[in-house]
Amino acid sequence: MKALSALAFSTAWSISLSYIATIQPVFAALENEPNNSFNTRQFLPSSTTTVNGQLESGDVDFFGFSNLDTGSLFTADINSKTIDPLLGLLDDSGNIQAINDNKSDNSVLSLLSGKVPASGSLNFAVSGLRDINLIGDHLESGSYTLSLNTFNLPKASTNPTILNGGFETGNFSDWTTLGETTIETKTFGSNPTEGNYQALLSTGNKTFYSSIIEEFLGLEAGSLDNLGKSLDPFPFPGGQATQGSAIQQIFTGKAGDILTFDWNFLSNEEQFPSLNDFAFVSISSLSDLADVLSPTVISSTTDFFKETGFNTFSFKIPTTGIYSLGIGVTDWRDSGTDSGLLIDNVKIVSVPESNYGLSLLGFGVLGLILRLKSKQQNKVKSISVHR
Ligand SMILES: [Ca+2]
Ligand SMILES: [Ca+2]
Ligand SMILES: [Ca+2]
Ligand SMILES: [Ca+2]
Repeated sequence: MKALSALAFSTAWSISLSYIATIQPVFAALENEPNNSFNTRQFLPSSTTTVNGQLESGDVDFFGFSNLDTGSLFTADINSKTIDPLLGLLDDSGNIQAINDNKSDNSVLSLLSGKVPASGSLNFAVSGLRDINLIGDHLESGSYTLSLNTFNLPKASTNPTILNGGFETGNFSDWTTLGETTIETKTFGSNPTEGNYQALLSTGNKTFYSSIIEEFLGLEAGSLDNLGKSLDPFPFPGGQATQGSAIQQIFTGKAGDILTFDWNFLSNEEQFPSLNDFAFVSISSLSDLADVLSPTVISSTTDFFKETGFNTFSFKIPTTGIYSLGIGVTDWRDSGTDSGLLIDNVKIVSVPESNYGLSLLGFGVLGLILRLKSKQQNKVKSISVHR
């Protein structure tokens, strides 16, 4: 027995050493049993960002990270080739704050995100699938890596105009992002509307609570809940926008210019009223782009089951000044089934001075038509609610 455990230790140590030598020199730690309860959790040295652990059937591994920057954002995720993990977040009294079993519709791995509390401590529990009470009710056995990443809430600087609006740099330069945001080509299954690249936002994987998305975009607290309630035929009291992703660009706009972009809302949700994920845009005010119940939702050739197809959003800059454009997608009521949003061809169309008066007149008429249309749609919506 002794020889065995010495061997096990030595093997683990050599794995750990090679890990230390090749990947993260200072910040990786090795799991230490027994750590099967909140009270016997393993306190990790300051600056630890990675823990290499081993889960056995019936086992739960509790960890405490400390000396983190209060108010900074974090993501914690588990990687494993052998187990189907579940990750729990606990407060400093051991109460479960959040559980994640599967981070997206395409992965059984786990990920939690949030904000570091005043104590500067985060407590996690690693367990196996479906063990939502963190009592070891699972049969998973194998090695895993728990990684913690902390960072400050991203802040946008002001661009002279919209830059990299078609994402043709192949990345998010000139944009600020929060959550699960990637650049896609046509191989995603939906062609970009401009050039070769487009942005994809998702409510799966590395997403953030709506309160954090609101803070990121400078929206009033609770505004995503309120928008979601206006789209939900059967709204519940209390907050229901759960988690999502968003991108932002702050730019100087000239009075009369038109901002436009193309978007395609994607979802795996059934058209089940209470799980009405939605996409939104904020510029001067917050409005929805589409939701699961949108009548245009059709089957999709992307990773998602359904999509609206590309539509164009348009906004006339009312007065010259600095504007914040925020575009995002959020889960509604739960975070179990993913939705996404493709974005491309974000641009400013300048209206020549001589045509300005004429175009104002034109947009006045267009605005009237749109308002009438939206009134009619609202009527239709309220009819379908009471059907
Ligand atoms: Ca354990
Ligand atoms: Ca899982
Ligand atoms: Ca593009
Ligand atoms: Ca959802």
